[in-house]
Amino acid sequence: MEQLQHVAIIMDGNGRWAKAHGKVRTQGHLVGVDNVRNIAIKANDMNIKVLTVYAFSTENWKRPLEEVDYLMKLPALFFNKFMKELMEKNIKITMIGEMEGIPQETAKVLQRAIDETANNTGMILNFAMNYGSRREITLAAKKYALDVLNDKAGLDIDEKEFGKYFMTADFPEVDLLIRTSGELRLSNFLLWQIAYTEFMFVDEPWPEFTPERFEYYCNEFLKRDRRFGGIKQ
Ligand code: V0D
Repeated sequence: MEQLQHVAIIMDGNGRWAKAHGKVRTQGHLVGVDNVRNIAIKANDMNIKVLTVYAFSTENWKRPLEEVDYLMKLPALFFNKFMKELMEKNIKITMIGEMEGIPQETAKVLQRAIDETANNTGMILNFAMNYGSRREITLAAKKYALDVLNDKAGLDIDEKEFGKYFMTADFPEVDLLIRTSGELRLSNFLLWQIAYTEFMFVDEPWPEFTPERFEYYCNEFLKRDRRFGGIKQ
């Protein structure tokens, strides 16, 4: 593996970081937003093709209402602050997850960012929003079933074909998955996509995960020997 095509990140530890610094959780989220920009700019500079970040899961709706309300304002804040720079850097914004269920004001902001950057040809900054992997797999199965019913697909489907029913269909394979803040869980993220992905579980909470650390972990990944079940020449 010579170049990283696709890196995915579970951005954990904002609340814990805030508490450790005598701040409230939302202040941790606020610092976390700036860090999405910092890591995205670094990934773009490193010529990574796709950066997928887990912003909001289908499980996150269970958080206190005030926190959910606050989180739903962060996309607007992110784009107000950084859209100009994203455009200058030719970065394209995409989304996986379901728009349905996202508050209308937030959904509008997301759709606008997707539309405004649709013709950009640089790095793809892909936000997982209202995303859950089991939900994605279930939706893929439903879409396939419908295609079979409508004679648009046969029953002799293979993995490559079934992969086209996923929200990540247009993206290269996930090379590297990073989770910050020391937890060793996948939390319903990209379960289908991580069959050959290398994992890095790092101790830094998201607000302290610097572009330098990001580059360091990516370089560590590039040193690893990836065999894909075969024998490397
Ligand atoms: C808080 C750490 C950027 C994770 C990062 C809706 C928790 C900061 C966005 C964002 C969040 C999402 C979509 C988009 C543009 C920006 C974001 C949420 C939380 C939850 F199109 N940061 N960020 N969204 N945090």
